[in-house]
Amino acid sequence: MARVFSGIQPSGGMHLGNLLGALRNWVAYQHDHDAVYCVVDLHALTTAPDPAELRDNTMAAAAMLLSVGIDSDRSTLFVQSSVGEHAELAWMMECTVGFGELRRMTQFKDKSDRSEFVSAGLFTYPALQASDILLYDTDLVPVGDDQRQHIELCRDIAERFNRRYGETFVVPAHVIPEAGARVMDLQNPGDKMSKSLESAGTVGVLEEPDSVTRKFKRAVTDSDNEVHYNPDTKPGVSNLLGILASATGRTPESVADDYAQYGPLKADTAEAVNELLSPIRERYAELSSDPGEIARVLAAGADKARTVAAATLNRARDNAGLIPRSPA
Ligand code: AQP
Repeated sequence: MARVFSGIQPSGGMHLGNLLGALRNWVAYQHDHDAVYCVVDLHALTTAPDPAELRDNTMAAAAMLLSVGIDSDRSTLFVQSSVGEHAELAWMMECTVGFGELRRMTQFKDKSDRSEFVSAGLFTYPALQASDILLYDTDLVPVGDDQRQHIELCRDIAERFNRRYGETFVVPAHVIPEAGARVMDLQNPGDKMSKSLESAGTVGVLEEPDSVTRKFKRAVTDSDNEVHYNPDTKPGVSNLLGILASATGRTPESVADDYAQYGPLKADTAEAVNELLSPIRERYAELSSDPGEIARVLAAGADKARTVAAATLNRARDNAGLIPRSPA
């Protein structure tokens, strides 16, 4: 069975972009793939979060993954920092990736422009991400469009390491959904919806239905009052079409044919989103009352993940010329 790996940062409340761009596909893959999913708390450290908040967000992210439908009997679910191999292989990845390659990452440019303090970790983030992926001999990485550049760099790193030291890593491919790959902020449709922007245009997965409806009603569109799909010239309307298409399993172009005015498009998009979110909210409320069960799932997942990660790390260490570790 082909292996799928993906991760999500515990950097705050999950939003519609995370759900449509990534998590829904994660759920789908677990039925016919060997699926490994991870809450990447080491990545969240790049922006120095408050420790208590990071702990809470990590557990909340795990609860959210279970609520959207990740089944711990089918998938391996764990927290990145519980498997020490991620940090160790990340160093080898940093020694394999070029400074110039990291400098070209657009996400680093965006995030560093918005930050007062820019950590070295924010810059080398794609090396840690490559470690996450390569440790599991991953074939496919389901992600939103914003991660395309990072996964392409991960492939380059794997190929370079393999050329330098002999076959060590599986070279993975990304899978990006056709609709929902880039959910934009409802107030600033030129920016992607993001946890850290704290915008009134972000729709949280746990948000109350009335609030979701209000946000769609107030979504920024344009003044030509024509419904058609063109993200470049009509970013606001195209975002609504993309969201409705993704929520209903259609294409944005075919959804556009059903509408002549913005009002009904906004109302139907809000309704479809609320339908998608309401069972997730209910499951989340149930699960959050049992933190012991979430901790148990994560511990079992980490044990399973560690077995695979340790074997890959040993192969990488050996091929790169590091001497075997003395037995503990
Ligand atoms: N707006 C989006 N549209 C589609 N997919 C998205 N993803 C994130 N935003 C959108 C996908 O969600 C997965 C998890 O992302 P992440 O939280 O690990 O990191 P991120 O891409 O940096 O997400 P955010 O919300 O923007 O978080 P912050 O603000 O903390 O940086 C990924 O597969 C991503 O593609």
